[in-house]
Amino acid sequence: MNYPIDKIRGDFPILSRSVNGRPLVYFDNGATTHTPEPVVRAMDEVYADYNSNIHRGVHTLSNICTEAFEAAREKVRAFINAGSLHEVIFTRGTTESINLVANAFGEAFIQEGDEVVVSGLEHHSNIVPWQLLQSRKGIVLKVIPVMDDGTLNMDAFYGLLSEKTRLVAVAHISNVLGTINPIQEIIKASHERDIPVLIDGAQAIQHTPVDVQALDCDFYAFSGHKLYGPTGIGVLYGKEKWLSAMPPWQGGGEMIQNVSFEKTTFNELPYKFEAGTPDFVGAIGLGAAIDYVSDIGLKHIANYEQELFNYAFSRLSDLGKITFYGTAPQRTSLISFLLDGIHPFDAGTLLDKMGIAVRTGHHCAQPLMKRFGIPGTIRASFGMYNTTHEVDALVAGLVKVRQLFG
Ligand code: C6P
Repeated sequence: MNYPIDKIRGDFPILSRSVNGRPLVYFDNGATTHTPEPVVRAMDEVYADYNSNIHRGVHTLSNICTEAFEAAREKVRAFINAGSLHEVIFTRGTTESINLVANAFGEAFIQEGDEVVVSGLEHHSNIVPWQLLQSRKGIVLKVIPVMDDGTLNMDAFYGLLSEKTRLVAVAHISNVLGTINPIQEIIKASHERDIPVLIDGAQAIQHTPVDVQALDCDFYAFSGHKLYGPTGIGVLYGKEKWLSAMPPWQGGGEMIQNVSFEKTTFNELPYKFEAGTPDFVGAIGLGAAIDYVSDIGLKHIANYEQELFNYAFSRLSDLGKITFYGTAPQRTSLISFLLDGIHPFDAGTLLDKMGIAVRTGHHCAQPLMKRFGIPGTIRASFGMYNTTHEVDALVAGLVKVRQLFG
């Protein structure tokens, strides 16, 4: 089957706009992806047809909305192959999902002097929540070193696991280097020592099929807005055995069974972790995004993106005087680089004048920048709708940048 690129691009109205008088070339999908019309329509329909708070009303609209919200949860469950709906918690995004684990799992299972292992390529979202736990509880944070090619030093990883390790928390795919981390190996090695594993899937969920049961991860976090869905909605998958043993994180409506001033009891999973009115419109939008991606087929998308990645890497290499950050054999979806002698911010600003959107800077991974001794990179990150023609526009843009600054 041919990849239906024209049909896909037609579904994303924003792709046909111009920026600074030039056709938009959007290579900032690692930051957020665009939203196809069926997803926008699904959310419009909520507001136009059945908007009502969920799980509360006996009235018709509330019931319709509740059913749509819970149907979205089932779509997420099937998409990641979670064993049960109890294991799918709606959050505001990856960041909130990881904070939930740091707070609730941290409260129940991590004590002073215990260790949490993260890696040196993590996004701040998978560093700072553990540092906050460190300052609350006096835990110890251990860091898996990153090799020059952007892979994790797995020998060092094995050495970091100890009797005090309570959790390993690593990214599935690096948002800076594109490295696909060997999470299966990490999970297996951790489980052999009875250590649970959290996977930050923010950069993976849109690029590769994820089966949480096959992976056997204990937690998996991702955001809707990087999966062609809306902002403000995300997911925490957690194994029921952990979630049921964890205390609630936030308190309020929805998460309770019974409240009195003497004693409050909590709702069953997953509601125990969904305090307050959830972003039900966002969840329904995320469900529509999952339908959209599943109709094309994530494997199909992954193959297309890998070809685009290979093409882009080869074209950028031909430019010469370019340094790539992240050259691991297993990598995908984005390319980070610097042009010799040109500050990434200058390059990004000039590319923007040509209608080309890339991200420049530290990409919320400052420890990784320090590791490579650089202030930031230029990052081109790909989505299912990008084309080789757009890669050519980027390369031509970089040639102009060099003419102006070189
Ligand atoms: N990275 C980027 O341009 P939120 O903001 O919660 O949706 O996702 C946070 C996050 C967590 N982990 C990884 C690996 C990520 O890449 C991100 C978001 C964006 O790289 C914005 S900084």
